Amino acid sequence: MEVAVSTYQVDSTQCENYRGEGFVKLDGVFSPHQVRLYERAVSAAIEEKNNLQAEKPPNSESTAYEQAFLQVMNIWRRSEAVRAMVFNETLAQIAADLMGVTGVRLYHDQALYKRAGGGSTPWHCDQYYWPLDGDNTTTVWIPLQDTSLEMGALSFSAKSHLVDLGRHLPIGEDSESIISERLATMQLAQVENAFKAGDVSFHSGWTFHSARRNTTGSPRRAMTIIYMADGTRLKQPENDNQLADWQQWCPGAKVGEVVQTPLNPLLC
Ligand SMILES: O=C(O)CCC(=O)C(=O)O
Repeated sequence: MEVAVSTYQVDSTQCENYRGEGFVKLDGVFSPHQVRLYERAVSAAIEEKNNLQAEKPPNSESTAYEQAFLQVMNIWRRSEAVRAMVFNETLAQIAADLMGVTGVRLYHDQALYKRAGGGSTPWHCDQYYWPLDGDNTTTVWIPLQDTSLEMGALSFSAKSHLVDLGRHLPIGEDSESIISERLATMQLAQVENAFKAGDVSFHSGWTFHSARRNTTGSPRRAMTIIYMADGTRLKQPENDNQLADWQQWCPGAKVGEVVQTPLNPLLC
């Protein structure tokens, strides 16, 4: 695959916005051409595992999670082209600059494809799932086409990383109802924007976010990469999902020690 190149650098205002609001949307990090290359690489890798054409649309018996998206993780280990995307130093440097740290490691990647007609992504924060100490974690959300709100562009609750609105809740019907009620009570601003191909967003592990259902006739394809500051330690898991994450994304890491297994390479 042609190597996609970007030299995007964040400025101090964007870093302040990220730290104050818990997320930042960055426009034009990649060219539409680069995004097309990425889309092909990610879709090809997913297609090998899941027959996207034969994917059954979610039905009323599916959970909110199943209705929200098709999720495929750590694709970098199966596809050279996706590995190049996940190891992209520009993205890793942006993650480090936003968090104000000198280096970042990979936690894992994941493709999140919301089918045409797919359900909404319930409100949640990601770090509920991660057995990681500290706050220096961030996810880049990379839509792989122009993405309207109707298609399921990611939406954020501004400043929600600073308050516990339901950090103990896994993604699902309960997280949606409990967190949306608390967000309304606290009157935190909900920020929703369409993304052009090439725009990306970064959100902190504690930022609450969601996406609308995909009411268009096309799938919403997105790739994400989760970064943690180099030096992040494993904490004693606090729920079964964190225990499962430990085994899957950093097997062999020890509680209280820095997470640096072969699955967690230094990216910058
Ligand atoms: O793509 C989505 O709808 C959800 C994304 C998400 O929850 C995440 O990137 O942490």
